[in-house]
Amino acid sequence: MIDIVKECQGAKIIGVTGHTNPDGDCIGSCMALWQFLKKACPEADCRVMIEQPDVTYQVIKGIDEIVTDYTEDIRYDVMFVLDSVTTRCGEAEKYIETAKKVVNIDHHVSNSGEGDVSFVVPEASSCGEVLYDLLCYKDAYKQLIDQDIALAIYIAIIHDTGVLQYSNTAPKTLRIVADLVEFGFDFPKLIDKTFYENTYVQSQVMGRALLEAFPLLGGQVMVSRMDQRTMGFYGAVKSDLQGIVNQLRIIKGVKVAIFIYETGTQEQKVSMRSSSDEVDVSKVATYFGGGGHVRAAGCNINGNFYDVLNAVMEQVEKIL
Ligand SMILES: [Mn+2]
Repeated sequence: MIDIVKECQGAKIIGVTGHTNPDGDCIGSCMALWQFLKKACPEADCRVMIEQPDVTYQVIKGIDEIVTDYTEDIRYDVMFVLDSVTTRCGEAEKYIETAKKVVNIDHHVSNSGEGDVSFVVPEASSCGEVLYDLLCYKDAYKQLIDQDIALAIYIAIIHDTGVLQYSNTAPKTLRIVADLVEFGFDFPKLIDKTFYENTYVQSQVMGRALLEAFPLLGGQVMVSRMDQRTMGFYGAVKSDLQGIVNQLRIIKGVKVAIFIYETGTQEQKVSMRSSSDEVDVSKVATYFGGGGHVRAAGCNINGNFYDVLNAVMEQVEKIL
């Protein structure tokens, strides 16, 4: 365990950041830690720097105060990097590089612990779960957890566990969630708004991706794709593609689901899901310089769709 507050002793300026294209876990964890640090270190200037989340996350307190201007040259006394390695943080990396101290808090098995101080718990469902433990390090810290902080951690946990459904949901995860819901926020509405609710565009691209899905290796692998032209046709952006790969995974007989979308000319993002702990898609992702977990992983590969699929399938065959 690490003592977050002690790590910030004497700090005048503290930053919190996470990975690019932040998901619910990253957003919730960063916002929760930032809110906590403002209370625990009132003498310090605390800032949170992540890509602006979409409007569904407005329910988290302080979402309007996220710093999105990276032009200022500041040397941070402490930079927290959450749910990520230090090299996946986009524009915030310039502050990580110059910070006097970097604290890395994560749960990705592919993260071996970076920065000056690190706390990586691969067994944890989410960065939110790891963070909650750290906030309970001392009773005095735990008492600083209020409804707003609890809500942000709750969002982090439900997003990385598929609303407490994926196999990474441990009894401990549920005990933490039990603590959190005691703060009395409207969790059914929260789940609907931040997790299940889809826009019309998202529903359309989901339909299109399912229509174009095709099986490989006798149906053990299900593949679908989306190119930039198709995304443009529907007016979809990359965040509209979330959930597609999970939908492919639940098709009967599928062991590995692969969704490939074009991020630029000859550039593809590969998202993978596995249906069991015996099939480790993070091995495939890591092979291509990406990362993730046993049952959910991703990477970026250059080339056209067919080249990328062939390369990926070569590795997928090895893990099946
Ligand atoms: Mn996460």
